[in-house]
Amino acid sequence: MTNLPISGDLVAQHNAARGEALQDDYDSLGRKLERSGIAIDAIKDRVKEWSVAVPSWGTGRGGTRFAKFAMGGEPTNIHEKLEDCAVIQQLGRSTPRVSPHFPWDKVDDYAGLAEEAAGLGLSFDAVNSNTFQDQPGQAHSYETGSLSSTSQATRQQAIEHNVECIEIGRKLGSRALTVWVGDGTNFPGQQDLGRSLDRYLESAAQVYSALPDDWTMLLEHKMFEPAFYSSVISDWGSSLIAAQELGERCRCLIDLGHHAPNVNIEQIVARLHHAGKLGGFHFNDSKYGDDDLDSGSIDPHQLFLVFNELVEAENNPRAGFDPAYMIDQSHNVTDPIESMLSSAEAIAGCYARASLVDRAALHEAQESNDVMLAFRTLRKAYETDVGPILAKARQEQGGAIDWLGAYRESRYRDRKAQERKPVELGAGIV
Ligand SMILES: [Mn+2]
Repeated sequence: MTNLPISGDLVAQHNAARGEALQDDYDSLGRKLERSGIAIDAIKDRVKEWSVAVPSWGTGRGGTRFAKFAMGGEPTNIHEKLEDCAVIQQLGRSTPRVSPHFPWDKVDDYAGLAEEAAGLGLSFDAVNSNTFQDQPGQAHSYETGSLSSTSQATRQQAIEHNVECIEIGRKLGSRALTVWVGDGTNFPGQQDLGRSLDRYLESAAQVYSALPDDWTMLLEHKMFEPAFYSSVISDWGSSLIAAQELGERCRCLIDLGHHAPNVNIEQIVARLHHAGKLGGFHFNDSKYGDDDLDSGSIDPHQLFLVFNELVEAENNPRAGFDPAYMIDQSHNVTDPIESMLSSAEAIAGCYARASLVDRAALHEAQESNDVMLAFRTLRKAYETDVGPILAKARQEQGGAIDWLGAYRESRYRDRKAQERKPVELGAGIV
């Protein structure tokens, strides 16, 4: 039995006041789409089936290298984080899974934690290991690397941590391990660029060999930070090399913020799919670098183009195509629940728009080199306001038509500010 954090009556009353207007907008959009031969209900059903995981770490205020501004009512442990994730899922209905991070989310009883999540209407997605910072009491520092460290003992410690994450994930019902290492250098000559990759691959192979048969290992690349001269798994090329060397169940994860500026990310999606190595996504947005801004807040068109490739891939799947979709962003000045609801809506909206593309017309225009018609076919879908489809999908699943209004009306965060102990100031990036 589920025990949801927001009053069901509040959501029902909220929706009742907005139902008629939504139906009007939905019917109007339905008639418009019908003229193009699209059944609006079919798109709505696709949206209802689609989902994206939220990161446990995203429920707290993030920070920058300089500061973190704490907020009243922030979660202080995995139990409170799950409660916040349940609010996001209850109102938005597209985020039923939580991606945990270890050791941040460590508890003594993982079976109990899985049960607790189920009671909130949630389950667990990919587990994330952490060898990019030192933990209290840790025997060997990751200052000069983890899986690629020059120290055998440090590499072994990093391998064991990843294997432990797999063990925890099994108890939580996860089916994937996401590995991101901050390994790299700050000075030319600091480490040998070739040998550091060799060491990484040797260590990662040991993690891969501990993977259960039905699990996937996702490699996340990142161009820079914390290392500012070179990173061991810096780009999709390095990631692809590693995934191909490690084995069939190792795939690449694309974090939208982890590329050089102006890189054509949608083309990377197409390339990785071609290689059968498209494993998953971390959605966020960026302006200057890895800013970890809210998904779709800066460049919603890029997000749409990524989804255009994903819908193409969905129509022409390669073996094992089943990407893990996750949000991964840092909320510095907003309530993380509001940000993640906004992002989940932006992401689902791009999926809906990409589903509206007239694929037959697009392919025909591409084959006949009708450049403008091909472009306009995509643009027509992008310019469609899919808001009524998303709201209807939420309403039919018990979510809120206007999630922001319902959330604020619930005064959830104010209540939590009374109940929860304040988080400490001063921590930067979390
Ligand atoms: Mn990420």
